[in-house]
Amino acid sequence: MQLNQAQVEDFAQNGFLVIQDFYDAADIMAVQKGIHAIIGAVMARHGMADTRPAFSAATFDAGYMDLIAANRGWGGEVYDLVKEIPAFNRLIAHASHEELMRQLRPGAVPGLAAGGSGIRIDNPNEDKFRAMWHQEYPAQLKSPDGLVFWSPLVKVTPDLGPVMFCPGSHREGPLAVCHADPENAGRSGAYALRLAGEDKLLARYQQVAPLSAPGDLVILDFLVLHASGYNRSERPRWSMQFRYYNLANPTGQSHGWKGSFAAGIDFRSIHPELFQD
Ligand SMILES: O=C(O)CCC(=O)C(=O)O
Ligand SMILES: [Fe+2]
Repeated sequence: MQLNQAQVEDFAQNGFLVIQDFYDAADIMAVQKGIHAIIGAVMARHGMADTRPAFSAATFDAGYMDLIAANRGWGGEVYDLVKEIPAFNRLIAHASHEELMRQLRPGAVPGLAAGGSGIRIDNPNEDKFRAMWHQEYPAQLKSPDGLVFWSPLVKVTPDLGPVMFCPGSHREGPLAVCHADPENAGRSGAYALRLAGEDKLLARYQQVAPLSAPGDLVILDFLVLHASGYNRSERPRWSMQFRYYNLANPTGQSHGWKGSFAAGIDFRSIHPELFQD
């Protein structure tokens, strides 16, 4: 995987980059097949009749909306199980991720953040689990020059709520966060954090929400401001995230490349200056 000069400059300028048709269709379909099997297994476990069509890439998640309509907690079972799909785990460490990191972060020594990979299921109208505007760094730590590799498993149209970005905002450097207002009570870990002075900060930037499709890759700088969109469709927005850090980064070196919430660490113990009461 060789990026061209325009892509490298685009990423440096905007803090994110969309690459169409990046992954092999077969690799993506293997993950979708895994999800299809897990939905079937969870339905069977709860005695639900399986009337789904045979697997196809377009309808791999059939039955999931029925499952969560019957019991929202059964969706949580699917959410935990999909991380254990072997084909998903093969993609996490895809050799091209290291190559991309070497091109976008010259001199970097790529590391794969433990617990930093997952499959999001953004259900229609479930705004409680949206990621508010954030930088990845406080939520993940490891190194501030890390990269998120984000890839959809469904075609992301405007009604599915594509991820929103503030182009160029990564050049702010690490920004302070505070606890979310009471409106967002019930959120925990990184989800309970909000950017300090969010309104003023966001007012300085344009917001874009690029569309994508299965096989596409969106690369995010750990410092670019981004937020989940609002899913107003009738289908979950399924997406994969793989997070890499740079072992050669001096800030990471100074705190021992600690992880954040996923590693059971409160980032405030590492970066007290990035928290405002
Ligand atoms: O997919 C989303 O809604 C949010 C993604 C995100 O914040 C991330 O991948 O770091
Ligand atoms: Fe994020």
